[in-house]
Amino acid sequence: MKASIARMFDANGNRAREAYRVLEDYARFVLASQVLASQIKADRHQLAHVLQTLSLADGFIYRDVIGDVGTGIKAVDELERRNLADVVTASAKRLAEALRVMEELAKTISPDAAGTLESMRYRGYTVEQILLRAARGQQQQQRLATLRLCVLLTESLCRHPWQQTLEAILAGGVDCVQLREKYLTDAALLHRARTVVTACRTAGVLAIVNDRADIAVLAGADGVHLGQSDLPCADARKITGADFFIGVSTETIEQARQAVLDGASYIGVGPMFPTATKPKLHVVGPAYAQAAVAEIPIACIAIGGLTAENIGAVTTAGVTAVAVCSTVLGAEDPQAACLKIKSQLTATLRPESPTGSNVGNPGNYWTTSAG
Ligand code: TZP
Ligand code: MG
Repeated sequence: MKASIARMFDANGNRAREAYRVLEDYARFVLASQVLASQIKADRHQLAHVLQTLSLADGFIYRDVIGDVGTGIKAVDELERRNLADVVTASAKRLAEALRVMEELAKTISPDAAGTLESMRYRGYTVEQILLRAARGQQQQQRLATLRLCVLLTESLCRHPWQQTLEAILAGGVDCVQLREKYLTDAALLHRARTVVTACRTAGVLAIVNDRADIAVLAGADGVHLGQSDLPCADARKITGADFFIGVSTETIEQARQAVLDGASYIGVGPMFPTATKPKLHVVGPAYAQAAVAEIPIACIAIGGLTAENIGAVTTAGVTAVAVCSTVLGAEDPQAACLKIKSQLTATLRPESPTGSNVGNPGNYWTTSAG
């Protein structure tokens, strides 16, 4: 083999190995995903094996760093990474490029080795996709882990005008407002959603729209909340994009598992207690919240019949966030009602909160969903 080809294999072998290492460490230390880390490690070893079959395991004997004319050439953005997701993207791209160069070179020596390098390159694309999906999921979970009180805003349940109620709940320290209006025209709902989003933005509070992914996106909301008979979560994602929060209502652990597999950001668990707001629902109680928090690796928000008085039952179950409607909207003083619930929450949260037992650790759940 010509020394120039051997030098190219050496340089690209190093590039690919380094990129594999970055991706592997990300899977291992940031995502704590054993499945992903093992897959990347296996590919790294396969690369060493391919180079060995090409008699290139000792490529460094052809190395000539001092004589290399490329070491001083730097692209403008080479030293800039905004976050770890950028690091993953850059490493995955470097991996694909290095594998492609070796694949082309190998075609002149061993078609078999070229075929193996090609399949490694394709696997790299999938690994990148899974890692980025998991990274986004983890960022979302970190944000959701700080969430305590979500108020569902429905005009017909407000004792005071809805605008005044919105101001009051924002002043009362609500962490998330979910606009839930079933009977507005699309135009009126979009207009209302825009008003709510603007107010929430100013207050640094999450704004979610119930039922309607299209309106949520158009209004610039942070997310959409879906029931079991609304748009399926995976389809809603095609409308919202990857960074949107998507919540899914669940009454059973099977629905909760499915929501994770479908790419939900959080699940609603309930109803915890009988509620006049949705009287027909079968009450699942804090026992279901406990089962969900223990198993489900995304945020679980308890809902249904919750008040400052009974909230201890769900925090004892491990829940760190609740969604309420009538107890706040129907209150004489919605601001005071929010403050009371928040202080009850803080007082009764389990010691390992704020992250809950599972939230933020994707384990291998997201690997399954993405793979
Ligand atoms: N989903 C399950 S229970 C419920 C929804 C929308 C109603 C929650 O309202 P309230 O008044 O806090 O019980
Ligand atoms: Mg719905």
